[in-house]
Amino acid sequence: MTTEKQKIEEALKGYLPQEKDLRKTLFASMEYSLMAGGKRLRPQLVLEFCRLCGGSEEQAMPFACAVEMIHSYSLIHDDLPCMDDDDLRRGKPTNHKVYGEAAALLAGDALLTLAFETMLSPESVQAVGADRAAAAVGELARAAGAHGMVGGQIIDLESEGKQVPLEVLEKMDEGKTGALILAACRMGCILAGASEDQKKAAEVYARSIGLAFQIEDDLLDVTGDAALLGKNTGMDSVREKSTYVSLLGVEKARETVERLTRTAVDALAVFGEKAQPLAELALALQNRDH
Ligand code: GRG
Repeated sequence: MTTEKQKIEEALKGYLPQEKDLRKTLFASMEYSLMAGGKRLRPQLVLEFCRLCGGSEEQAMPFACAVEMIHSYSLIHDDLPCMDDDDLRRGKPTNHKVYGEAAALLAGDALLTLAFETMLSPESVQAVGADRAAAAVGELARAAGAHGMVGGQIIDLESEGKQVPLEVLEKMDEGKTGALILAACRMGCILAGASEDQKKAAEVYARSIGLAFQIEDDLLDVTGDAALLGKNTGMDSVREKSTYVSLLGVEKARETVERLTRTAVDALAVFGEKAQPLAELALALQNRDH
């Protein structure tokens, strides 16, 4: 594990409630999913963009962890029987399979709320200043809600069992997958007080890797190895979901991921050599197996 990922893991653990009291099932259920591994892509984006634009890791860490908490909540809820009804996530039984549906629902709710508590603690706000903290919180709130991730999820649920056009798929993925990735990059910029040019470049990078990430996800569902992915494959076709692969075919979908990754890497030119880790991240996502 890279040092950066390790630091994120440690920080996440530190924000979790630890009391062994009457609420221990809830706390254990939150920890089960938040600490279940995962690529930690979104927090890395917050940290990298903040650093690139002149801020520090310490300033960005609570905000980076907040994005991961929201991501983790969304996966818990997405796996519930009323949504995708999945049994396996990151190679382990899904949250509701271990703790039951009610606790899983509450663990998701509590992680969503903990994200805001974490960003708005006196120390987090003081480290970046109230104006930047408020702007970053607003960015994440919009991205997670009805106009972002939750909005994308309803389009997804209502599109099951139908062939939907590419525009609908794009709108769905812009919300479901793209919104949090875009927010993570923008938050890093906001926290560091980035210039307009830097913000624009971050946005092109974020939108490109966001879409490439989703198309890769669709590809892995068809061509991936369930053991490496830690979840069942072939589920999109079982659920009759339209995906980039079902609409474009494997070949065209792969070409699109490569084109988007090149666009993302090119957008980093404005940052110079220092952006190498972000270029490597985009390339690693293009070649990922999980
Ligand atoms: C239920 C409110 C609500 C939203 C659900 C994020 C989401 C919306 C659903 C999860 C299912 C899914 C396939 C979403 C697309 C985004 C995506 C590929 C998530 C998985 O993210 P990774 O690969 O996960 O970063 P790890 O395990 O690495 O953290």
